[in-house]
Amino acid sequence: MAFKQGRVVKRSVSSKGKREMTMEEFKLWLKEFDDDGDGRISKEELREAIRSVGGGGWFTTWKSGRGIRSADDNRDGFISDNEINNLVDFAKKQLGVKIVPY
Ligand SMILES: [Ca+2]
Ligand SMILES: [Ca+2]
Repeated sequence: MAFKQGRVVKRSVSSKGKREMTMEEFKLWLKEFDDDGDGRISKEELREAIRSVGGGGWFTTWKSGRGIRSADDNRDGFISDNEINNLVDFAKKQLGVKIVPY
């Protein structure tokens, strides 16, 4: 019963307690919710991410909308790779994920 430690962060994510991720890990984590595989996070995909950490209901929809708006620099309605950097604050407040420098 030996488990190998993977390098990619799996969803070893409980719904309570603070989690810490680097920016790289946070991006990888978010990309797991990129259902249509276009490399951008839509409002619906962000909602799934919030749900996975214990969110739910109408409030989640509201939060995901806010998250997109706060991070969406070019106003196309999606979070692209470089815009994920703008989600650091959102991650901390809404996802309970602390982005650490390394
Ligand atoms: Ca997508
Ligand atoms: Ca955008």
